[in-house]
Parts: sequence; structure tokens; C-alpha cells
Amino acid sequence: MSHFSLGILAITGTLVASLPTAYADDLKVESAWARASAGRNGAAFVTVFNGGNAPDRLVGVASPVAPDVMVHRSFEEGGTMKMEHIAATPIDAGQRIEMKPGGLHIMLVNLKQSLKKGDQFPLSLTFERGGTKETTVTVYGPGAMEPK
Ligand SMILES: [Cu+2]
Repeated sequence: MSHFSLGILAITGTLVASLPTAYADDLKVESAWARASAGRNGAAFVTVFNGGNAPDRLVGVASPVAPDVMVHRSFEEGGTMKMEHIAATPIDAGQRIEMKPGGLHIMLVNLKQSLKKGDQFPLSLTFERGGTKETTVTVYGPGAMEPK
């Protein structure tokens, strides 16, 4: 019942804006890291946990380190790795989404400066229901497969 009524609320922006702030706290960004950049573009990875009882969607990403920031998904097709832009990433209630190399990632396009190991930079994630979350990304080595 509660899931049903929340679904209706999501349809109209004014009602979403009046939802209690508790919803925003249900979303946790548990890890945010990036690879040191080799060229003009970089990749960052976050783990997001939806601890609430309603689904949400990641609909925007932004960072001062690059003018164009977007969610991408890597996939293999005909033996080549390709990437596609994902406009909205659904996160079910209770679901944890872990971005990682070879899968979902945040593409930092046309970096203003290269990302070096040990650097940190801000990243904001905007969720349809939960609003905008700010996090700090830590840069690891250029071939890092996980945050270390
Ligand atoms: Cu990409």
C-alpha cells in the first residue's frame, strides 16, 4: 500500500518536493573513487545504497573537475568494449549499486586538469526522489580495479 502511494507521489514534482527529508537520508554514498587519468577523460566509481523503502533513480552527476559528467555503462559487443550513456539509473529499495571498472561508471569528460593519485575532488549525485548528495572522490592509481 505504501509503495503504491509513493509511486503516485513521484509523478508530480511539487509533491516530491514536499516529501519529508528523511527520504534523502535513506540514500548513502558509501564509496567514491577514481582512477588517475591518462588522457582528457577520467572515470569515477561510487557505491550507493538505498536504505529506504521506496525505489529511486540516479538522474544526474556533476563535478567541478570536468564540464561534462555522466553515467556510463561498459559492455562487450563483438569482442570490443563499448560504453553507453545511462540517463537514469534505477535503485530499488534495499539495493546497493556498486560502480566499477568494466561496468557502471561516472565518465568525466574533458577534465580541466589531470587526476593524480592521492587527489580528492567533489562529486554531486542527484536522485529523483532523494535530492542531491555531495561526496568526495579519492583518486587511486591509473589501473586501479578497486579503491586502494
Ligand atoms: Cu565511460
